Amino acid sequence: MKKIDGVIFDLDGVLVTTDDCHYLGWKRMADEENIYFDRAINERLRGVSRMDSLAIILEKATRSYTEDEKQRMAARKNAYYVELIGKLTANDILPGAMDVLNLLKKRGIKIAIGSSSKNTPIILKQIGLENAFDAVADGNQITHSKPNPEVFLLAAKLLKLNPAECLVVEDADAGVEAALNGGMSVLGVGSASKNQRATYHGESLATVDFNSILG
Ligand code: B16
Ligand code: MG
Repeated sequence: MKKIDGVIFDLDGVLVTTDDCHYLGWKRMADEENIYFDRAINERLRGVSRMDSLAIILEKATRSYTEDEKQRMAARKNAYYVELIGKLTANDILPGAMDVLNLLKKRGIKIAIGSSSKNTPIILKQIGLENAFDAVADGNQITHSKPNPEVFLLAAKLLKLNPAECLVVEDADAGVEAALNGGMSVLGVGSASKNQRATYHGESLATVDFNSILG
């Protein structure tokens, strides 16, 4: 087992319950456009960038859209989403997350965020964790979204660690692949808890024994 000196957390679906806000934002936009969209399709959007998510939603569209229309649809969804995340508080931090962050700090292990979301700064502020991490890498700083490892490699670099020294915590299959593509070990939780490609598995942060993973 390799020594882990840093843990990189995905944000949506790992630390905070924003995944439903994404669903509701896309659903409102899709309904307005008469495009079929349901929770099964929404599962495919986990960890995927905003424009790549729209491309998946448009697979069900009955007409094609111009680039300009696509930009405006994505902006509309984001406005609906930002309205919803404006209501987030520390109560929306997922069970077990604070205990894990405190345990890691106590053990001297560095912690970072590795999220595809351009709304990461707003979300961290809403839930009161804007100063909790040693590094934040998010959708504003990258050009390639998960499964490309760019966001996790940036987080490792900001932590001044080698990828092999980092563990990623992810709820998305795209994020599990991104971590592996970056040469990192990965703990799959939530929707990725049964992903056989993940190095470690857990239903949620509340049930994972981090001490046994860290050794
Ligand atoms: P935004 P994560 C991802 O965040 C979400 O899982 C994904 O559903 C979303 O499309 C993506 O962020 C981009 O979000 O529109 O806010 O930039 O899971 O990587 O923390
Ligand atoms: Mg996620």
